[in-house]
Amino acid sequence: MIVSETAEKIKKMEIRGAGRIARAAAEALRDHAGTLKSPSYAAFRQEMETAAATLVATRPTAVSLPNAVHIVMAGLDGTTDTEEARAAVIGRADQFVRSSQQAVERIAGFGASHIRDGDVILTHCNSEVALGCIIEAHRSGKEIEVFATEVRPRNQGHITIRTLNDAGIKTSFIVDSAVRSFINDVDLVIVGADAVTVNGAVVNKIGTSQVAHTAAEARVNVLVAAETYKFAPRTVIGELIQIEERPGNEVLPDDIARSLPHVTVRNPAFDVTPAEFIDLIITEQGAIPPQMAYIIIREYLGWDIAEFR
Ligand code: RUB
Repeated sequence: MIVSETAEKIKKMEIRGAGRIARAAAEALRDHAGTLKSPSYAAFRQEMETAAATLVATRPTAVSLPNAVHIVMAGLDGTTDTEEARAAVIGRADQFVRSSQQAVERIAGFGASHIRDGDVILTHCNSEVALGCIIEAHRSGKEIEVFATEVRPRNQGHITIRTLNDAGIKTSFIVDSAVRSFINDVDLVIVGADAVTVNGAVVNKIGTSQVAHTAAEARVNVLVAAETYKFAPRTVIGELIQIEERPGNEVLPDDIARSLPHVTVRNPAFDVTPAEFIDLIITEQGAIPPQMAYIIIREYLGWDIAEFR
C-alpha cells in the first residue's frame, strides 16, 4: 500500500490498534522503499524521511508507530549506497512485521498461563494481544468467561465481542459505565497498551484507567499485554506521551453540537493508568511488574540515550 493511503487509513482508524498500526507503517515504508526511483542516496533518504514523518503524524499516542518507523528507518544508516539502503529498509520492515507477529503469539502463551480454569476476565477496547491471551487460555481447555465493554465513542467493543464469539468464548457485553457494577464478578482484567512509560504507566483506550482503578478497589488483578515496542524510550528523558484528542462529532453529531453553543465536546482517545494500578505487564520477553519498564527500554529496545539529542 502506498504511504498516503496507509496514513489515511490509520488516521480514519480503518487500521487501528497499536500493533496493527505499527506493522502497517513498517509495510508502507517497505513498499515505498521498493518503488522509489530516487536519483541519489540523499534524495532516497529525503523521500523516505518525508514518508516516515507522514506516517508518524497520523496518530500521536501509539508509541508502537514511531518505534516501528525508527527500527525500519535505521536501515538508511551506515551506508550511502541507495540499493544497500533500500535492501536494508525492506529487510528491517519484514523482520519487524515477523517479530511483531511472533511477539503477539509469545505474549498469548505467557498471558494464558496467568488465566486460571474458571476465571472471568474483563477486557476493555480491542487489543489483539489481550485477546490473544484470552483466546489461548480458551484454546488450552480452560473454562473462561469474558466481560467486554462497549468502548464509546468508536465501539471497538463490537470487534472484540465478534472475535470472542467466533472463538466460542462465553461473553457478556456491557456499557463502559457498567464496569463497577460487574467488577465483583470478575477475576482478572486484561487490556492492551498504546504506550508504556519508563515509570510503568500504561497509556491505553480512554476508560482503561477507570477500569484499573475500579479493579484495584475490588482487589482484582490487572494485566497489561504489550509488546516491547510499545514501551516509550523518550519518556526516559522526561517526554510525556501525547494523548490524542479526536473530533467531537465522534461523540455528538454536528447538528446537535451546533444547537448547543455553550457545550464543547471533549474526546480524548486514550488515558494514563499509573503503575500502582497494574499488577503485571506481559511482554514477549516475559511478564514484568510495571516498575521494571526501564529495563525493557534499556535492554530490549536497546536505544541509546544519545539518539535523543
Ligand atoms: C486501541 C487500543 C488498544 C491498544 C492495543 O485504540 O487502545 O487497546 O492499541 O491494541 P484505537 P493491540 O482503537 O483507538 O486504535 O494489542 O491490538 O496493539
